[in-house]
Amino acid sequence: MTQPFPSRPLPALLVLSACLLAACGEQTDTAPSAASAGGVPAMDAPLIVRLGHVAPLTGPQAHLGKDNENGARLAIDDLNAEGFQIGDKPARFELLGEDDQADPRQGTTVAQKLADSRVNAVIGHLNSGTTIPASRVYHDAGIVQVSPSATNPQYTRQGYAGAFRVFADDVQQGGALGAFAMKNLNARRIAIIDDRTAYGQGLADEFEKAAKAAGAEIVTREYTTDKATDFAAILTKVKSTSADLLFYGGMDTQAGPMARQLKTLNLGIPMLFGDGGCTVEFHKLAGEGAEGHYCSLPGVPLEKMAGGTAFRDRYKAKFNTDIQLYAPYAYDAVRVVAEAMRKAGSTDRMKFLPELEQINYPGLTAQITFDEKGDIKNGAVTLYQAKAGAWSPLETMGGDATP
Ligand code: ABU
Repeated sequence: MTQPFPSRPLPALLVLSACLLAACGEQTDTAPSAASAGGVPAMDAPLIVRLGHVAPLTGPQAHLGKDNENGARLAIDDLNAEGFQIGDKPARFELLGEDDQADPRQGTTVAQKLADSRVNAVIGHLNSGTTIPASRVYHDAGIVQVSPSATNPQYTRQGYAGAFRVFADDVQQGGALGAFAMKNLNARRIAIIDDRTAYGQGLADEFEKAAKAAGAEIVTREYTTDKATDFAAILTKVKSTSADLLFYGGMDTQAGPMARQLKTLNLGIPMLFGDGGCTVEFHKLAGEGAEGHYCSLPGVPLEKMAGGTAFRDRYKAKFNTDIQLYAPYAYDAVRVVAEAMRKAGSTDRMKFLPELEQINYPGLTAQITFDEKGDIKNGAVTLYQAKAGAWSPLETMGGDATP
């Protein structure tokens, strides 16, 4: 039976003591080889490291889920090709991909499945709305979880020792968006729509706080869902408020059609939204309505990352598609877990967790170190504008952690 992690904050020593007292076993396995007999692995057999990955692989957000999974898979393929060692053994990494359909209930179901199969760690989930309830399952099972895309601050504020995030959260992102709206867009009368998910509503709340603190008036706050595609009624209402900016809290699956309909209805105001809409797919969904709108994305532009353009080219060559959003962060999430295992010389969660807490790793996306909550220290946020079918970087805020 697995042991739950203690809650943060706990000194690493105490974590180890808890493990020793509970006689925790390693979640390890070794591959059978010709030299092994009677279930006893040979000394040269690779150490099998099983990493769960969870994201929506079906439904409207499947393109984003696949993007995360591709990033994790690229890291795993690299580790296996490099002959990565843990302790004195070569390690062989395996990916167990699960589909949570961006649905909180399905999220906890697949989390329990991964907990039951005793994976060594989990990369995921994609959505804050699935990541937060699933994190309770991983915490109770004593499984380390690194999210490459969930930005709701609550995820790392529950005191779960095994929960980590490799980019800025929505307190930072909402603050940056609020400051940008006032300072750069000179917005004074702002309409807000959100999709009522943990991510969309949470980011809209943080944006509203920051915009109000900077002196903006919120002229209306409207709601939709992460399944909606027709925004005519809600946009007509926004038009009647004479807003000078529309902020949207939600994903590209709604931000795209909303931008298209904004143009059709002739609102003539810019849209601003967060990372969930800041994708390649947004341009396809919005069509000509994409031009001129703004979004933010935790982290620095790919071109500014050490090895970012090489990663983009390798990704395209391997998967025959462009990076949508968070693939580089999924890549780094796998790499920091592997590095913590290498430093610990073990895949035992109780041994590599203290190494992960202390990690100082030159990742693809940033120099990765974590604060006491499990969030990256000094994460950056970059603002972009849609120009000629692509996102063009405008400015980066924060980010001492950039490589
Ligand atoms: N961060 C945007 C997409 C994922 C989420 O937080 O729900």
